[in-house]
Amino acid sequence: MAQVRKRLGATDGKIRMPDGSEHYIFGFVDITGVPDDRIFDFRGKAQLLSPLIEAYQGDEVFLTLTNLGMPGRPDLDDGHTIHWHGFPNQIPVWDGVPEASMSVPVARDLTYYYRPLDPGTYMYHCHFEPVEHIQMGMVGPLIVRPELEKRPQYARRRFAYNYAWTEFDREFLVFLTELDSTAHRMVEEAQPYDWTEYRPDYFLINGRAYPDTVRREHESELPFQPYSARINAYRGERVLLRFVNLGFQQHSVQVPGISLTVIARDAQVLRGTAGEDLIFERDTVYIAPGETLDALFTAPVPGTYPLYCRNLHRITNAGAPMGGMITEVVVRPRPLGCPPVREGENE
Ligand SMILES: [Cu+2]
Repeated sequence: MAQVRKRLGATDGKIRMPDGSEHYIFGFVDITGVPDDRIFDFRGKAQLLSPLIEAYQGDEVFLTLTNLGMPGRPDLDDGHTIHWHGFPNQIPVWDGVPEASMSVPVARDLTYYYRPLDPGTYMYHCHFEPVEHIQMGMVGPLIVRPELEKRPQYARRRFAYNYAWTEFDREFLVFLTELDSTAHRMVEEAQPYDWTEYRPDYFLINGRAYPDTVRREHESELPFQPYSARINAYRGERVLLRFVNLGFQQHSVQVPGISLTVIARDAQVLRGTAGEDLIFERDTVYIAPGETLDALFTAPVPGTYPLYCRNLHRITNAGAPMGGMITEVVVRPRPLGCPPVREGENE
């Protein structure tokens, strides 16, 4: 049985939007392997999204959370937790719901243990004062890979689930959140905020707003928003999109010109109670807060295809178009030497 060991620090930090505005966040930072006398160097360096966690089905996952405190709010001694959203039957002590077990106080560690048995797309978040801590940025992606990939006959091939038809060539995360800049400023300035007044003005994919969404890691000056949202493929490749919504609003995401085959929701392949096939095709998917959704498509004729939220208010940055929840699917011709496009694969 393989083991995955990771250590996350919980702290605060700053992110930047394309209009130059900066926003105070809470979040996690990867401190795996950092010596204990250096972990405090990571205070104030939270990132959005929080670090990607990956494991294989059947692995043992030891996830250590260290509460590094909030240098931007030294008065705040909040605890933090990690809640693996969608993990079936977790026992309370490692479920990260403080009302049911405990949270991690400042300067302390807790190692969470998981043995994931169901492959798929998940998310994790802090569950301490969750309305505030989730909105402030303590959210991250989590992928459990299927056991199928380990079978010798499928060596070096990639699958979303334990079915050969879930094979893909490339995978991308489309992680949706919103940001209410007034709330973030109130938290930074130690003022009370009424969360029923929640009114987000920035709309993010993978922690960034357009046009930062389409900039690659090495092209951007966003050290605390490391995840690009640009989707690249060669024509004819099978592409897996792992949608996650951990904002507080429902979103409808459209990719005109590309038909998405929705194969799974909440890490469950779409099957009826009698095993019937419930997979469907759309160019628009609706995704509610707390949901994940897996969709496959075959990269069509070369070009740039926008992927965006259909609510036009959400493709702005603080009301200024174009911005927010937009990214691009960039399809290129196959390079020389690649097998040709199979017949009937697209168009
Ligand atoms: Cu927290």
